Amino acid sequence: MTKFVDSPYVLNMREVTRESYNRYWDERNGGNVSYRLLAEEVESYEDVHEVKASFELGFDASAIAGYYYLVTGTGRYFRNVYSRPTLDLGLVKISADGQSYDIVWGFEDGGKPTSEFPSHLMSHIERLKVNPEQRVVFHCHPTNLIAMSFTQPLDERHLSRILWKMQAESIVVFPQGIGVIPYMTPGTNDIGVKTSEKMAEFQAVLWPHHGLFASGVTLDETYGLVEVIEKAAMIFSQVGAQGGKILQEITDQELQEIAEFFGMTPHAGFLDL
Ligand code: 2HA
Ligand code: ZN
Repeated sequence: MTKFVDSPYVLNMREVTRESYNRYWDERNGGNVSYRLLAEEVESYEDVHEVKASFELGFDASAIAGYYYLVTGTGRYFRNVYSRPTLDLGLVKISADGQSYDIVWGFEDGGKPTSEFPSHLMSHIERLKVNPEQRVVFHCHPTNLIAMSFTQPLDERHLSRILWKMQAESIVVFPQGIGVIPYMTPGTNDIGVKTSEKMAEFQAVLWPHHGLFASGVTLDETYGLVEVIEKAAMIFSQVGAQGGKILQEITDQELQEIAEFFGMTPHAGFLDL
């Protein structure tokens, strides 16, 4: 039997946190990831069967009772996850009553899940209602997107339209657009509730002046969503740097045609047709 640290799931987490760090999206302890694993994926490993610590959640997670999440640790640095996965990552199992969780692997120096664990789990619960395959929540601090939260109205339609119009790819990757919550204190249950409410409608939610919460079925897909959103925001920044004057654009009609061609339905009311 093999050790969980050698599993493909841990390798995926090591790679994606390193990648995101290298993009400057996770300075210091910025950013966190949670990745749902199925019991049959986890339980064949020899070193995941003992409860090392248990903690109260402080909210009701009975919708995901018994589920496993591989998660980054609170206060831990993405820069370090690659080289010390058994310290900076942990595998937790939500209790049968959904009120607490057990750490069954990792966090070997006494760590705990990310401070944003409430937002992660509440988002998982909401996205699972939309898509039973939902597995990943990824939070990071993408530079150009955060900058837009200072210069642009915090309006979902407005921001989604800018991001869609910066590159032909955007509307195919996030046809529902991007959700936005008001500025709120990170780490709280309150920001978790607001974020998860948006997750019912959007796969990605902007935290103004802070970062992005993205969700998806696989780590690749979820990280790819962050990449595409931030690439659009980066082009928007560059357009500004080149003087900001738009001489020609992707029209709403053209956006609709791209979406149709790829079988996507844009968020109702976000295009002027
Ligand atoms: O984990 O990014 O939002 C540190 C953060 C908090
Ligand atoms: Zn953050």
